[in-house]
Amino acid sequence: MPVFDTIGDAWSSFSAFFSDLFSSGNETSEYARLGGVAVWGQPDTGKTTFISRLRGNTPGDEKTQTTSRKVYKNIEGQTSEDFCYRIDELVDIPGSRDRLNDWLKEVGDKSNIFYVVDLSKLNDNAYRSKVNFDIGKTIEKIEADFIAGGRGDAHIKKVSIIGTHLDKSPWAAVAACDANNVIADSDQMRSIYDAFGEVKGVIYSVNLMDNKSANQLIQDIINDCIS
Ligand SMILES: Nc1nc2c(ncn2[C@@H]2O[C@H](COP(=O)(O)OP(=O)(O)OP(=O)(O)O)[C@@H](O)[C@H]2O)c(=O)[nH]1
Ligand SMILES: [Mg+2]
Repeated sequence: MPVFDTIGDAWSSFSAFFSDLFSSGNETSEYARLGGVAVWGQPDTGKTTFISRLRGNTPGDEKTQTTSRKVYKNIEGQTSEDFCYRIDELVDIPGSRDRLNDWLKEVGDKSNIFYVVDLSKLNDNAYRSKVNFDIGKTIEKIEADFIAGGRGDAHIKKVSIIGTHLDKSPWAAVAACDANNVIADSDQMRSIYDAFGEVKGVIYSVNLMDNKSANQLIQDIINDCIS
């Protein structure tokens, strides 16, 4: 059984994650630096919506299918008046199977790996087996890169699962503060752990359409990154 963190103590060992304090005028803000971020998942799971939130935007109601690769650089996001973060590069890629190799390249290139899972589909066996396949390939890539070494990485990369559509999932009524733990403990999620091998994972859950929930997600990610 792999070690599976819930939020709070994750990310701390990411060598690429660091934070620094800087002063601007009379205000002191804390900048969390996330470096390169890789995001992928099956079609329609909320990848672009999550990326939009990371970019500091509020997503609209209209769904736009991602058909080509889009690169965003030097993203500066704000989670509160005195809490900011920076992402060096973030790439949005379509969720279709023919993009798997693009994704695996991102996994190799980026420090922080986010795999998006639609929590409302976790009871669908066909969907879950696609997720297991994707995660299996992702873990293989991380392990192969780690074994190949030569880059001086002190730690093997982790994989963060961003569980979206919390509002439409079986856990919609669970208190927000308990949701990540309850979901991490669920049979549906345990079936996904199997693909993780020795690689560490962390689970977040969110309703990306809700500002409060999305802000909490980003705050949690940033807090974990600097703790
Ligand atoms: N209710 C709810 N809807 C969501 C959530 N996250 C995303 N959506 C909606 O789900 C749909 C798919 O979101 P996208 O961000 O386009 O998904 P994607 O993974 O980028 O899709 P492709 O790029 O086409 O593969 C959109 O209509 C979003 O508004 C969520 O947490 N809750
Ligand atoms: Mg998209």
